[in-house]
Amino acid sequence: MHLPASQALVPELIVRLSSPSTNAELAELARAGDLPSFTTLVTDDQTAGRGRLDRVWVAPAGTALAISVLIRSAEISPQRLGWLPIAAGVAMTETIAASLPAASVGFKWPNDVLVGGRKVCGVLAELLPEHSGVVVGAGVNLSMTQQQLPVPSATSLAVEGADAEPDTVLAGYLGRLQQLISGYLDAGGDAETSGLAQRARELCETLGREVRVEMPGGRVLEGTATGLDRNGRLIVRDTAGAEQAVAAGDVTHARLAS
Ligand code: BT5
Repeated sequence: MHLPASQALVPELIVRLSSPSTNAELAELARAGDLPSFTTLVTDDQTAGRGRLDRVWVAPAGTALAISVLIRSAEISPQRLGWLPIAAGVAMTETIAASLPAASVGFKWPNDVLVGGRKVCGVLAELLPEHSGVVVGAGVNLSMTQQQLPVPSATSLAVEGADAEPDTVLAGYLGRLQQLISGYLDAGGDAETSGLAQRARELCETLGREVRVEMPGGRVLEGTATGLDRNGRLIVRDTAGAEQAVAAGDVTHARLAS
Protein backbone atom coordinates (compact mmCIF):
# COMPACT_ATOMS: atom_id res chain seq x y z
CA MET A 1 0.00 0.00 0.00
CA HIS A 2 1.22 3.47 -0.84
CA LEU A 3 0.29 5.76 2.08
CA PRO A 4 2.30 9.00 1.77
CA ALA A 5 -0.31 11.37 3.24
CA SER A 6 -0.81 9.11 6.26
CA GLN A 7 2.93 8.58 6.69
CA ALA A 8 3.46 12.33 7.02
CA LEU A 9 1.01 12.58 9.92
CA VAL A 10 2.28 10.18 12.57
CA PRO A 11 5.68 9.63 14.23
CA GLU A 12 5.86 6.14 12.75
CA LEU A 13 3.57 4.32 10.33
CA ILE A 14 4.23 0.59 10.29
CA VAL A 15 2.67 -1.01 7.21
CA ARG A 16 2.25 -4.76 7.16
CA LEU A 17 1.40 -6.81 4.05
CA SER A 18 -0.53 -9.04 6.44
CA SER A 19 -1.11 -9.21 10.19
CA PRO A 20 -3.07 -11.61 12.40
CA SER A 21 -4.35 -8.64 14.44
CA THR A 22 -2.94 -5.12 14.20
CA ASN A 23 -4.02 -4.51 17.81
CA ALA A 24 -2.16 -7.57 19.06
CA GLU A 25 0.91 -6.80 16.97
CA LEU A 26 1.13 -3.14 18.03
CA ALA A 27 0.58 -4.07 21.70
CA GLU A 28 3.48 -6.51 21.43
CA LEU A 29 5.76 -3.88 19.85
CA ALA A 30 4.73 -1.32 22.48
CA ARG A 31 5.61 -3.74 25.27
CA ALA A 32 8.99 -4.56 23.73
CA GLY A 33 10.10 -1.03 22.87
CA ASP A 34 9.77 2.63 23.54
CA LEU A 35 7.29 3.60 20.83
CA PRO A 36 5.85 7.11 20.98
CA SER A 37 2.19 8.05 21.16
CA PHE A 38 0.39 7.87 17.78
CA THR A 39 2.66 5.17 16.40
CA THR A 40 0.34 3.42 13.95
CA LEU A 41 0.28 -0.10 12.54
CA VAL A 42 -1.88 -0.82 9.51
CA THR A 43 -2.65 -3.61 7.06
CA ASP A 44 -5.23 -4.40 4.40
CA ASP A 45 -4.97 -8.12 5.13
CA GLN A 46 -5.85 -8.90 8.75
CA THR A 47 -6.28 -12.63 9.23
CA ALA A 48 -7.46 -13.00 12.86
CA GLY A 49 -9.12 -9.65 13.64
CA ARG A 50 -10.53 -9.26 17.11
CA GLY A 51 -13.90 -7.79 18.00
CA ARG A 52 -15.15 -7.08 21.50
CA LEU A 53 -16.10 -9.89 23.91
CA ASP A 54 -14.16 -12.53 21.94
CA ARG A 55 -16.05 -11.83 18.74
CA VAL A 56 -14.22 -11.75 15.43
CA TRP A 57 -13.69 -9.01 12.87
CA VAL A 58 -13.44 -10.33 9.32
CA ALA A 59 -12.64 -8.81 5.95
CA PRO A 60 -11.40 -10.36 2.69
CA ALA A 61 -7.76 -9.41 1.94
CA GLY A 62 -7.34 -6.08 0.17
CA THR A 63 -10.88 -4.82 0.83
CA ALA A 64 -10.53 -3.13 4.23
CA LEU A 65 -8.06 -1.42 6.51
CA ALA A 66 -7.14 -2.58 9.99
CA ILE A 67 -5.64 0.38 11.83
CA SER A 68 -4.12 0.39 15.32
CA VAL A 69 -2.88 3.53 17.04
CA LEU A 70 -0.84 3.58 20.24
CA ILE A 71 -1.87 6.20 22.79
CA ARG A 72 0.40 6.88 25.75
CA SER A 73 -2.11 7.79 28.41
CA ALA A 74 -0.34 7.21 31.73
CA GLU A 75 -1.37 10.61 33.09
CA ILE A 76 -5.11 10.00 32.52
CA SER A 77 -7.20 8.30 35.17
CA PRO A 78 -8.38 4.89 33.99
CA GLN A 79 -12.11 5.62 34.31
CA ARG A 80 -11.77 8.40 31.74
CA LEU A 81 -10.16 6.21 29.08
CA GLY A 82 -13.60 5.30 27.72
CA TRP A 83 -13.29 8.50 25.71
CA LEU A 84 -10.52 7.00 23.55
CA PRO A 85 -12.71 4.59 21.52
CA ILE A 86 -15.34 7.33 21.34
CA ALA A 87 -12.71 9.67 19.84
CA ALA A 88 -11.97 6.99 17.25
CA GLY A 89 -15.68 6.73 16.39
CA VAL A 90 -15.92 10.51 16.05
CA ALA A 91 -12.79 10.72 13.86
CA MET A 92 -13.96 7.95 11.54
CA THR A 93 -17.50 9.34 11.37
CA GLU A 94 -16.19 12.75 10.32
CA THR A 95 -13.79 11.22 7.77
CA ILE A 96 -16.52 9.19 6.11
CA ALA A 97 -19.13 11.96 6.29
CA ALA A 98 -16.75 14.25 4.39
CA SER A 99 -17.10 12.10 1.28
CA LEU A 100 -20.79 11.24 1.80
CA PRO A 101 -22.50 14.56 2.54
CA ALA A 102 -25.97 13.29 1.63
CA ALA A 103 -25.88 10.13 3.75
CA SER A 104 -26.62 9.66 7.41
CA VAL A 105 -23.26 8.86 9.04
CA GLY A 106 -22.90 8.58 12.80
CA PHE A 107 -21.70 6.30 15.52
CA LYS A 108 -23.53 3.93 17.76
CA TRP A 109 -22.21 4.08 21.30
CA PRO A 110 -19.57 3.03 22.05
CA ASN A 111 -17.85 1.85 18.93
CA ASP A 112 -19.67 1.30 15.65
CA VAL A 113 -19.60 3.76 12.77
CA LEU A 114 -22.79 3.43 10.76
CA VAL A 115 -23.83 4.62 7.31
CA GLY A 116 -27.58 4.50 6.90
CA GLY A 117 -27.73 2.30 10.00
CA ARG A 118 -25.22 -0.26 8.64
CA LYS A 119 -21.80 -0.88 10.18
CA VAL A 120 -18.86 0.33 8.12
CA CYS A 121 -16.30 0.47 10.94
CA GLY A 122 -15.79 -1.14 14.34
CA VAL A 123 -13.48 0.07 17.09
CA LEU A 124 -11.69 -1.93 19.76
CA ALA A 125 -9.57 -0.20 22.41
CA GLU A 126 -7.31 -2.41 24.50
CA LEU A 127 -5.38 -1.43 27.62
CA LEU A 128 -1.68 -2.19 27.78
CA PRO A 129 -0.27 -3.62 31.01
CA GLU A 130 0.73 -1.36 33.90
CA HIS A 131 -1.19 1.63 32.67
CA SER A 132 1.42 2.17 29.92
CA GLY A 133 -1.08 3.08 27.24
CA VAL A 134 -3.99 2.04 25.09
CA VAL A 135 -4.10 0.54 21.61
CA VAL A 136 -7.04 1.98 19.70
CA GLY A 137 -7.97 -0.31 16.80
CA ALA A 138 -10.36 0.43 13.99
CA GLY A 139 -11.45 -1.79 11.11
CA VAL A 140 -13.03 0.03 8.18
CA ASN A 141 -14.60 -1.60 5.14
CA LEU A 142 -13.29 0.09 1.99
CA SER A 143 -13.70 -1.61 -1.39
CA MET A 144 -15.76 -4.60 -0.22
CA THR A 145 -18.55 -5.44 -2.65
CA GLN A 146 -22.07 -6.26 -1.51
CA GLN A 147 -21.27 -9.97 -1.96
CA GLN A 148 -18.13 -9.70 0.19
CA LEU A 149 -19.83 -8.10 3.21
CA PRO A 150 -19.29 -10.49 6.15
CA VAL A 151 -22.68 -9.96 7.80
CA PRO A 152 -26.01 -8.51 6.57
CA SER A 153 -25.72 -5.55 8.96
CA ALA A 154 -22.42 -4.42 7.36
CA THR A 155 -21.68 -1.99 4.58
CA SER A 156 -18.56 -0.59 2.92
CA LEU A 157 -17.46 2.75 1.57
CA ALA A 158 -17.60 1.36 -1.99
CA VAL A 159 -21.14 0.05 -1.51
CA GLU A 160 -22.18 3.48 -0.21
CA GLY A 161 -20.44 5.33 -3.06
CA ALA A 162 -17.90 7.03 -0.77
CA ASP A 163 -14.20 7.63 -1.40
CA ALA A 164 -12.55 4.29 -0.54
CA GLU A 165 -8.94 5.16 -1.40
CA PRO A 166 -6.88 3.80 1.54
CA ASP A 167 -4.50 6.74 1.97
CA THR A 168 -7.32 9.29 1.82
CA VAL A 169 -9.37 7.46 4.45
CA LEU A 170 -6.39 6.69 6.68
CA ALA A 171 -4.99 10.23 6.56
CA GLY A 172 -8.41 11.73 7.25
CA TYR A 173 -8.87 9.44 10.23
CA LEU A 174 -5.36 9.80 11.69
CA GLY A 175 -5.33 13.58 11.32
CA ARG A 176 -8.63 14.01 13.12
CA LEU A 177 -7.89 11.33 15.74
CA GLN A 178 -4.66 13.09 16.71
CA GLN A 179 -6.42 16.45 17.03
CA LEU A 180 -9.15 15.00 19.23
CA ILE A 181 -6.91 12.88 21.41
CA SER A 182 -4.14 15.47 21.78
CA GLY A 183 -6.74 18.00 22.92
CA TYR A 184 -8.20 15.49 25.33
CA LEU A 185 -4.78 14.52 26.77
CA ASP A 186 -3.78 18.19 27.05
CA ALA A 187 -6.98 18.78 29.03
CA GLY A 188 -5.95 16.01 31.45
CA GLY A 189 -8.64 13.64 30.16
CA ASP A 190 -11.43 16.18 30.50
CA ALA A 191 -13.47 15.62 27.34
CA GLU A 192 -15.87 18.45 28.19
CA THR A 193 -13.09 21.06 28.23
CA SER A 194 -11.38 19.68 25.14
CA GLY A 195 -14.59 19.72 23.07
CA LEU A 196 -14.52 15.96 22.40
CA ALA A 197 -17.65 15.35 24.46
CA GLN A 198 -19.67 17.95 22.59
CA ARG A 199 -18.60 16.62 19.19
CA ALA A 200 -19.38 13.07 20.31
CA ARG A 201 -22.89 14.08 21.41
CA GLU A 202 -23.49 15.68 18.01
CA LEU A 203 -22.49 12.54 16.10
CA CYS A 204 -23.75 9.80 18.43
CA GLU A 205 -26.86 8.27 16.85
CA THR A 206 -27.67 6.44 20.07
CA LEU A 207 -28.68 9.58 21.97
CA GLY A 208 -32.41 10.20 22.08
CA ARG A 209 -33.12 6.65 20.93
CA GLU A 210 -34.86 3.83 22.69
CA VAL A 211 -32.21 1.23 23.35
CA ARG A 212 -31.68 -2.25 24.59
CA VAL A 213 -28.29 -2.71 26.26
CA GLU A 214 -26.85 -6.15 26.88
CA MET A 215 -24.33 -5.76 29.69
CA PRO A 216 -21.21 -7.92 30.09
CA GLY A 217 -22.73 -10.03 32.91
CA GLY A 218 -25.81 -10.82 30.80
CA ARG A 219 -28.09 -8.21 32.40
CA VAL A 220 -30.34 -6.37 29.95
CA LEU A 221 -31.29 -2.73 30.33
CA GLU A 222 -34.06 -1.14 28.29
CA GLY A 223 -34.86 2.54 28.15
CA THR A 224 -33.99 5.81 26.46
CA ALA A 225 -30.39 6.90 25.89
CA THR A 226 -30.28 10.43 27.25
CA GLY A 227 -26.61 11.40 27.29
CA LEU A 228 -22.92 10.71 27.77
CA ASP A 229 -21.43 11.40 31.19
CA ARG A 230 -18.00 12.87 31.96
CA ASN A 231 -16.38 9.44 31.63
CA GLY A 232 -17.97 8.69 28.26
CA ARG A 233 -20.52 6.32 29.78
CA LEU A 234 -23.96 6.07 28.19
CA ILE A 235 -26.78 7.38 30.36
CA VAL A 236 -29.95 5.34 29.99
CA ARG A 237 -33.27 6.30 31.54
CA ASP A 238 -34.90 2.96 32.25
CA THR A 239 -38.61 2.22 31.95
CA ALA A 240 -39.10 3.10 35.65
CA GLY A 241 -37.57 6.55 35.04
CA ALA A 242 -34.25 5.91 36.83
CA GLU A 243 -31.02 6.95 35.11
CA GLN A 244 -28.16 4.50 34.91
CA ALA A 245 -24.64 4.99 33.54
CA VAL A 246 -23.39 2.16 31.34
CA ALA A 247 -19.63 1.71 30.92
CA ALA A 248 -19.69 -1.29 28.58
CA GLY A 249 -22.36 -3.13 26.71
CA ASP A 250 -23.91 -4.01 23.36
CA VAL A 251 -26.52 -1.52 22.30
CA THR A 252 -29.39 -2.17 19.95
CA HIS A 253 -31.26 0.86 18.68
CA ALA A 254 -35.00 0.59 18.64
CA ARG A 255 -37.36 3.05 16.95
CA LEU A 256 -36.69 6.77 17.21
CA ALA A 257 -38.01 8.12 20.49
CA SER A 258 -40.96 10.40 19.97
C1 BT5 B 1 -16.00 -4.45 16.88
O1 BT5 B 1 -16.37 -5.47 17.71
O2 BT5 B 1 -16.73 -3.87 16.12
C2 BT5 B 1 -14.53 -4.11 16.97
C3 BT5 B 1 -13.80 -4.40 15.70
C4 BT5 B 1 -12.38 -3.92 15.79
C5 BT5 B 1 -11.57 -4.36 14.62
C6 BT5 B 1 -10.22 -3.69 14.62
S1 BT5 B 1 -9.35 -3.95 13.12
C7 BT5 B 1 -7.91 -3.30 13.82
C8 BT5 B 1 -7.84 -3.83 15.25
N1 BT5 B 1 -7.20 -5.12 15.32
C9 BT5 B 1 -8.03 -6.06 15.75
O3 BT5 B 1 -7.73 -7.27 15.91
N2 BT5 B 1 -9.25 -5.54 15.97
C10 BT5 B 1 -9.26 -4.12 15.73
P1 BT5 B 1 -17.86 -5.88 18.02
O4 BT5 B 1 -18.64 -4.69 18.45
O5 BT5 B 1 -17.72 -7.03 18.96
O6 BT5 B 1 -18.43 -6.33 16.64
C11 BT5 B 1 -18.07 -7.59 16.07
C12 BT5 B 1 -19.23 -7.99 15.18
O7 BT5 B 1 -19.25 -7.14 14.01
C13 BT5 B 1 -19.09 -9.40 14.64
O8 BT5 B 1 -19.64 -10.32 15.52
C14 BT5 B 1 -19.89 -9.32 13.33
O9 BT5 B 1 -21.28 -9.43 13.57
C15 BT5 B 1 -19.65 -7.91 12.88
N3 BT5 B 1 -18.56 -7.81 11.89
C16 BT5 B 1 -17.46 -8.59 11.76
N4 BT5 B 1 -16.67 -8.14 10.76
C17 BT5 B 1 -17.31 -7.05 10.26
C18 BT5 B 1 -17.02 -6.15 9.21
N5 BT5 B 1 -15.89 -6.24 8.46
N6 BT5 B 1 -17.91 -5.14 8.97
C19 BT5 B 1 -19.02 -5.00 9.70
N7 BT5 B 1 -19.37 -5.82 10.69
C20 BT5 B 1 -18.52 -6.84 10.98
